[in-house]
Amino acid sequence: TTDRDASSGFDWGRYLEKTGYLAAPVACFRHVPLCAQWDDVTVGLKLEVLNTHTSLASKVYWIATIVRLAGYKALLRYEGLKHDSTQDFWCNLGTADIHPIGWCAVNSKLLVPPQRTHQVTDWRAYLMKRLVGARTLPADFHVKLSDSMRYPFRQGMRVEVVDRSLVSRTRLAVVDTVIGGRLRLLYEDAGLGPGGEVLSDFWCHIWSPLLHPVGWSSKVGHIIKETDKRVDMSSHPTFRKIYCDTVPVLFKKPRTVYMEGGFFEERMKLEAIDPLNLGNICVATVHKVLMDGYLMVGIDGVEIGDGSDWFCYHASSHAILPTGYCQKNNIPLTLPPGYDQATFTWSNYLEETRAVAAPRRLFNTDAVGHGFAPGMKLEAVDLMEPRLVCVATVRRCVGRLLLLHFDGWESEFDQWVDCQSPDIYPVGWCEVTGYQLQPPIGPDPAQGQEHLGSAKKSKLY
Ligand code: MLZ
Repeated sequence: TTDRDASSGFDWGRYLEKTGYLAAPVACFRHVPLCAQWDDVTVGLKLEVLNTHTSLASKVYWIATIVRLAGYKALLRYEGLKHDSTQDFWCNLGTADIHPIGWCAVNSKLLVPPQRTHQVTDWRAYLMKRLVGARTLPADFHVKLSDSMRYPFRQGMRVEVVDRSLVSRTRLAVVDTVIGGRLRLLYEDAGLGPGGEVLSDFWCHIWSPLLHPVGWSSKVGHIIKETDKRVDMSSHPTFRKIYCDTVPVLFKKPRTVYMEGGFFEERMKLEAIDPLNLGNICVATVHKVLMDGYLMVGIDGVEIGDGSDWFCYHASSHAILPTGYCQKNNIPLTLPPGYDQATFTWSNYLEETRAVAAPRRLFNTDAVGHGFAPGMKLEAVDLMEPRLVCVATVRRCVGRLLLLHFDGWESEFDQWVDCQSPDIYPVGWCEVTGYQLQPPIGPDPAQGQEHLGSAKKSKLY
């Protein structure tokens, strides 16, 4: 248990031991390295691993068995230790010096048993017996790993992305950093501080629904902030790069929707995840139907009135739900101010507002077999502060929605996300990609206490 996350000092292994070992399997996350390989990675698998329990000066290896799996993390036991679990150790299968059985022989590396293994007189015979019929890592494990960590985005590419200071519009931004498929984007007219630092940035995954190619806003009819030409960013290294506009082929396309023959219409009511309070599902209205299946949605009763708090959701988004969805699934529906949980009914509300509910068939609520279950640990983006990837737990699974809890934080920070969200990652992902992980804060989670005294979020940042 010495395998600490280098950047934060947080130790997933020890944390999992305290919290019950449950973690979402890598195969649940379609956007992460090795996802497709993970069906072959199971408890019982044997591999060759760098032997760190030896006094030899040169690198030697030994055979170990996976005794537990939690995301990318595997609890390993050296061959020869039989049922002795006291020397089990966690390693990250995405970063550790591990190889399929036979790799040492092919590459002229030495297999040397760790000092404290039981006395075995004939290792060769012992191993022959133990390895017959054993499964090992696929031969192309490392090739697949590095292949899946190449991304088509580069520094200096221009995109359109939601304006974090006014969520109803997009804004032009330039890619500054690409890490693990996540982008740090600098708004083109963000301005520079006294130390040359960019005053406004945004983080999102390359598959984020908030990210678009240049030209998207005018194509679908979305409002885009005009870049303030007076702001000079040219002294920033990222802006000195040759610009290139991103093209649609680099982006994940939302699923096709048919807008003919009955589609969402202005004034239709629905339930929607509040984009600024992702733990709340609210009474909402379609305010505008854009092209290509995009909608501008507002939360009823809290709107400023000028459309500046509308939010763009695609018709296939997990974040919009038919009326009655919350009640049916025992989720508290957030009502407009002045309404009472005890007396609110959709039929009265529709009558009162002289509106109709958006037809149920228009929503993408199909349950998908996703493999997540309550209690599973994972690494998840705090979408209110999307630079942060945090230690989190699945609290509920409803259809394709997951309610995520950030360990150590109050439930006000909980967020509903889609099971295929590109902003959730397996345990150990930060370590694999070199991203900084935010450990749980506050008292020891094993004692079931939550951090108190942090303010409820009401806006992005
Ligand atoms: N500055 C914020 C950070 C919140 C991050 C929570 N992540 C789960 C605050 O302390 O409110």
